[in-house]
Amino acid sequence: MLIKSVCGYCGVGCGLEFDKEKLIGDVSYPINEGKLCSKGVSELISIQTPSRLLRPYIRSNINNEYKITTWENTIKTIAHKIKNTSKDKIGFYLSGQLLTEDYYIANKLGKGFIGTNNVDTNSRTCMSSAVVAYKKSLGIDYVPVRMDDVFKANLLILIGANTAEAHVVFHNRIKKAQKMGLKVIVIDPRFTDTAKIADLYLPIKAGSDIDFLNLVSKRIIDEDLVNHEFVEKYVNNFDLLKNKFKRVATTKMLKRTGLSEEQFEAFWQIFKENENIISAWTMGLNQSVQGVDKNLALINIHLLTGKIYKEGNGPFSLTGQPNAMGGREVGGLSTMLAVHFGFDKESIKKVSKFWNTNKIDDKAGLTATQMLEANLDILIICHTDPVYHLPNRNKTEELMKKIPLVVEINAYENSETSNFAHIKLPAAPWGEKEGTQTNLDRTITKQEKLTRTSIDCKSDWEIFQLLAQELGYKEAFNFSSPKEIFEEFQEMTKLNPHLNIYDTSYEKLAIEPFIWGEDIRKNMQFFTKDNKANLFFVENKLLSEKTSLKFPFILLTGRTRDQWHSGTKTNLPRTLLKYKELNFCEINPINAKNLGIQDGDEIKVISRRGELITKVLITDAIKEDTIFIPISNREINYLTNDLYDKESLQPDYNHSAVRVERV
Ligand SMILES: Nc1nc2c(c(=O)[nH]1)N[C@H]1C(S)=C(S)[C@@H](COP(=O)(O)OP(=O)(O)OC[C@H]3O[C@@H](n4cnc5c(=O)[nH]c(N)nc54)[C@H](O)[C@@H]3O)O[C@H]1N2
Ligand SMILES: Nc1nc2c(c(=O)[nH]1)N[C@H]1C(S)=C(S)[C@@H](COP(=O)(O)OP(=O)(O)OC[C@H]3O[C@@H](n4cnc5c(=O)[nH]c(N)nc54)[C@H](O)[C@@H]3O)O[C@H]1N2
Ligand code: SF4
Ligand SMILES: [Mo]
Repeated sequence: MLIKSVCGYCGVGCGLEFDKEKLIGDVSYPINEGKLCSKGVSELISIQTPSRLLRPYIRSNINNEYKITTWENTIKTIAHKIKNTSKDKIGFYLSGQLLTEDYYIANKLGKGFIGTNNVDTNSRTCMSSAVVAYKKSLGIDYVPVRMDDVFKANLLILIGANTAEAHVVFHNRIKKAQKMGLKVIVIDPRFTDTAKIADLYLPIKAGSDIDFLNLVSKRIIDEDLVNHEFVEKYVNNFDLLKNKFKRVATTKMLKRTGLSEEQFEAFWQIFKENENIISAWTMGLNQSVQGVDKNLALINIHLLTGKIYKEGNGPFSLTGQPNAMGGREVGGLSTMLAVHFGFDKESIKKVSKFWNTNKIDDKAGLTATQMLEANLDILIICHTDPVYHLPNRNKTEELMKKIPLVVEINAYENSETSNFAHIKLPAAPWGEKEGTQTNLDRTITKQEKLTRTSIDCKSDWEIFQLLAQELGYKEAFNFSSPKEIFEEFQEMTKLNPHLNIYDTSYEKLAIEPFIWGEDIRKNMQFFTKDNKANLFFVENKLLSEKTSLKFPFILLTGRTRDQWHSGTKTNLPRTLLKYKELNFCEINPINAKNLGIQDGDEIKVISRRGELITKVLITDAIKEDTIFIPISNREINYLTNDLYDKESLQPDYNHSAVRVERV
């Protein structure tokens, strides 16, 4: 029998079909129309690898060996610790790769019943800058564009996004739209595979996006391309922005971008000539010490021109993980409570009543990027690998060692975090469980169970429920299936009706995806106090780490097409999955010559915080001021710095100063 499901890797959320032997793309699925990338096709291979975590393990000290134990023992140990710890010393470190039902249960347990808002997620390192910016400008965490809008747009600006490697099937759709007339501009310090399809490529200097975007906004105002009718009706702060722009030093701004006047004019011509414009971005904007400001500078352009809430237009944050959006909906960030509510009295009252609890705290919790520095007594990590992914790894490791109880819930045994955990719990991975997820354009899709769950593994929601029951919350955690959880979550979204997730059903989702929030853009709704969108004047404050004679290069980090982050699911022996060479560092030919190094040579890359050894890949794709190492190199974050955006607390991963030495 044919089973339809969806891919669990990236935010595109492709539909696939399983016929007992292999996976193929679902041609009837609206998102991907049958196309899959190498990761989607190989989902099944990943469940069959020998590196699966199949039993619960425990050890009293991280210097000891793990011993196999029982579920009962581990859950009792964790519950005992929680009961004897002040709630502010407990942290839940979740993931944008969890299913909505898993997320919902963990959030309900942490915020609703244990009473700690220290429930955050790796999405903090991923799209929290976009969340904050959308809320500041639109008044709501809402992605106002759909992937299919590229077929209605005339121009797509990709800034700090490498869709060719990170959103592969969407990238193919972009190429299809190009054949129908779409123009594409790519703005990235690196000549990426995405840049290869661009009509115009702008090699912007890393970290200077605010300067560039401000120059565009200023030009819109100076040449009066402002959509005055739209601004009058829907937008705040226009005069303020206009006045501020009168005083900015444009020559200096352009110089900081590293672009020539000709390059900027070439951009401006294309921008001016095109009616329907989408600007899409990912980590090049979000992972920055001014990630929120970069987002705001971009959204300004769309608000000034009224190019938002119309088909083929808008500021489009491309979420990376399969369910980072679902996490936002249930409230998986420590800075929100649930169903897009914050910690105001009214929201707490509504949520308390719904969950029938009186434990909810009224202050925001620790973010994922703050948890390790907070002297926690217990940290429960689920479906993510913070030791691998947080910046400044030497510091991360030291902090991790100090936490008395680290629990890791993972489906694989070889994460970096497992070296620092006391308890490891085996989760059922993709294919062995079911549930829902929301992709990058608000489309809710359903993953199906395709094969039996390995004997001792459990779905993530079941693990949190076991813990909740052991803590005594049996009545509130009495679910027998993901369907029941989804239905409770749906009921809860009625408290905040713009989240019209109640308009679908679990059964319907098995047949077709559902898109929430389409009325918001149809009705031109903004959710600020006065229901108008906000413009913000932001400036490049040059806060990133500076290069110096000792550390002359900026390190860029990013994805490769066939690998998924730390690679527990994708970095398998060559016989199983094809991939390109992973251990490389892109270096410009001129730098290579100066350093006296050749292709394939071993080099040491050193920052103020740490170092790693890798191999040289000489290429023109990278400019002289930067080098690039893919994040499939698990040691990447020994180099990166832990500067954070002050509002989103997202790391400045892409702008660390490094030097290169021959080994
Ligand atoms: N194959 C694969 N796909 C994935 C993932 C994966 O691990 N593997 N992960 C998923 C996840 S979680 C995410 S978040 C997305 C990420 O998706 P992307 O952000 O598209 O992926 P990155 O490779 O991080 O690309 C970031 C780009 O930003 C550029 N950049 C760096 N600094 C700057 C800057 O200051 N300004 C500008 N304009 N650009 C800059 C980099 O050169 C790089 O090309 O990918 C998702 N898809
Ligand atoms: N330098 C640098 N650092 C970065 C980034 C960067 O661009 N540059 N990007 C950041 C971003 S955007 C992200 S999203 C993060 C990603 O960083 P992580 O989230 O740490 O990376 P993953 O390897 O995807 O980790 C997912 C973990 O979940 C486990 N797992 C798989 N299936 C299941 C399951 O069903 N249940 C459970 N419980 N576990 C499972 C996997 O084995 C793996 O250990 O990295 C961040 N760090
Ligand atoms: S593009 Fe993303 S969702 Fe689609 S098959 Fe590839 S990894 Fe899976
Ligand atoms: Mo991400």
